[in-house]
Amino acid sequence: MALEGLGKSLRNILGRIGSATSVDEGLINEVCKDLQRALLEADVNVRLVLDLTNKVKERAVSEPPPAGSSMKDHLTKIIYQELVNLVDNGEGIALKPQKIMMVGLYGQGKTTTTGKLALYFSKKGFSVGLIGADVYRPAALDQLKQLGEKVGVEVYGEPGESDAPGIVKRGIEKFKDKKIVIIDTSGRHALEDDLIEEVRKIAEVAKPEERVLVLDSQVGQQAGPQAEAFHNAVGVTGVILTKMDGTAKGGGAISAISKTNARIVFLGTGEHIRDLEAFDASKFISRLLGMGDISSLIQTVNENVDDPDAMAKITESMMSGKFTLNDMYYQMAAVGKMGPLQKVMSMLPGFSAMEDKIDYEASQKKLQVFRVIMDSMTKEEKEDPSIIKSKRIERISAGAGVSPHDVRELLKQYNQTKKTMAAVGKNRKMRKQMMKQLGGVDLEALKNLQT
Ligand SMILES: Nc1nc2c(ncn2[C@@H]2O[C@H](COP(=O)(O)OP(=O)(O)OP(=O)(O)O)[C@@H](O)[C@H]2O)c(=O)[nH]1
Ligand SMILES: [Mg+2]
Repeated sequence: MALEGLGKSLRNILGRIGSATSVDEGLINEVCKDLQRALLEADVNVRLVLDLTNKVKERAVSEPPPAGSSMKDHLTKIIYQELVNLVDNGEGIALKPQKIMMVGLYGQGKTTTTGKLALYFSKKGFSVGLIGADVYRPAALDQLKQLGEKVGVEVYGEPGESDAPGIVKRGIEKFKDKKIVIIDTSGRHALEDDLIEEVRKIAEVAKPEERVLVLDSQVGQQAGPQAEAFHNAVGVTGVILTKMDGTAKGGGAISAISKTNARIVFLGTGEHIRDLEAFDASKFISRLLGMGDISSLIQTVNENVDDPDAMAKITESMMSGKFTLNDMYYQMAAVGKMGPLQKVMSMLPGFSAMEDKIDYEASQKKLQVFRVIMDSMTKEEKEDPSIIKSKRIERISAGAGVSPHDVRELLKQYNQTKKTMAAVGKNRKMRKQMMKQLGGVDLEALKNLQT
């Protein structure tokens, strides 16, 4: 299965519900079959898969949709909720004195995350000691020491020593007064017996309360076997998914927790030691399903757009069925101001699939061309671009000094965006979330601002 296959197939399933003419038992059965296939392919435990689809079927048949909600929305919501239940496997790491051991393959983010956890627990008022038990990579101890220095916590290591369990034993002795001791271990490119044997021995010596598997969110189907191997060796209690700031959505984590019965405790969201987020099951599934994260989008807009009118226009037009070329222009201009366009776009429902194709500079250039083209349009054309046929395209392109192709491209982009916006408008939950975020804004007054 391709990278991020699970997220993609789940998004396809929701798409299928969306485009079905009606929801009947046939569709429910088919959707459940697709769900089973997607989850089994992602290596999710058979029993969990059957539990989930049985619940979806049962609820879809027995629970009537809430008043005002369509059967399609209802079925989508049930699937969403059951997926949230699937990953909602317990509380985060307890705030109590304990030893935490990090395991995982090469480059997954163990050492970085060790530093992040050190900062997290220090901030909560715990004394923290770090033990560098990666005897495999020569620079590993220096990397950990640098992190320790940044956070202001002590690091124990023995340069040149190759007996990792021995280092851990002496480190624990040295840190016997620390409330939190975190052990960083080595990784390998692939699962190897000596690595597994090493972490098993370290766990035997350290008896850590938490054995945390660190998993890169890009790891797809391989997450299952990796988790299983580490689980058999040390009994994985928690999973930390790293690099969630990239384009991957972390579907592999579902396989990992299915193999270990552990819960996801944190997400790594960047290279900096502050970039650690407590795991939130609903947010995670929304992202995996490509439902976008409207509330964080609105927050980003609020924090970054210095032109409140533009912000108001975007939101207003997203909510109403009406979406003009002016709206699109303001939307693009405002989004452009928000810095890493990619990050923002990935929060927009419908855009998550195309996020790696977005070229920030190119879209800024395109925006300039669009502005010139729009200046050659009449007010009527901007409000209802559907009236623009080939005669008008010729006139507009000549007026703007661009090719008819450029005008067509603008219209194409407009039609696509309009479709996405209409979908947002129809989604009650997203609308509600937006209304909540917008609290005090007077939508009627905003309408009058529209040119
Ligand atoms: N963008 C991003 N990068 C991360 C994150 N976590 C770790 N990294 C980067 O991933 C790379 C590998 O991280 P390490 O912490 O060295 O990984 P490791 O598991 O300790 O690797 P080994 O010790 O070689 O097995 C580094 O460049 C980190 O900066 C994250 O959440 N987001
Ligand atoms: Mg490391």
